[in-house]
Amino acid sequence: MEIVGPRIPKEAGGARKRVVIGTVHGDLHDIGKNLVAMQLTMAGFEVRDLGIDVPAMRFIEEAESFKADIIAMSSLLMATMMNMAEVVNLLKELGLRDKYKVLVGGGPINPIMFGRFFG
Ligand code: B12
Repeated sequence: MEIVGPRIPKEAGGARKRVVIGTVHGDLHDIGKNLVAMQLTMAGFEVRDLGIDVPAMRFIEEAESFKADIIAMSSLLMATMMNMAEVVNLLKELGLRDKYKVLVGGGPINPIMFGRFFG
């Protein structure tokens, strides 16, 4: 990250939107998540990186305390991908689903999986 970071061009402006980002519970992969967090920062977003193995409720608590606009989640394992859907379901249960844009990414995410879990 120290090598790549300074080489990513900073885009002017940015919407000053706030993002919480993390790798979901059970998943320790963070290289892709770190790159996404860095690029969001370079593009002018305010980013709170929650790290790895983040429980579903913590995404929401941090989003609330950070006054985030976007919750971004990363998962590299088929086995942990469902934990992204748990966050979305919790948001619905708490009546907060419309408050946040939710971004998901990582190796197992494709249109079929997306439709099955988030559609
Ligand atoms: C590096 C790596 C590891 C490292 C992780 C180090 C780290 N600090 O991240 C270590 C060695 C720890 C590891 C462990 C394991 N791994 Co691993 N790992 C990989 C590997 C080789 C590369 C992943 C990577 O970093 N890619 C580079 C980054 C830049 O790409 P990326 O993560 O895909 O991210 C990009 C996009 O996906 C996207 N993106 C990612 N997140 C997000 C989020 C948002 C919001 C958005 C918009 C976009 C986005 O943008 C990123 C930039 O382009 C992959 C194989 C592969 N080729 O993907 C296996 C792989 C992911 N691992 C795998 C497995 C099975 C494991 C283990 C279970 C192995 C074991 N038996 O112990 C453990 C799991 C531990 C755990 N609980 O998480 C499997 C997963 C299979 C599956 N589909 O479920 C893979 C696919 C290997 C394989 N072919 O079997 N692993």
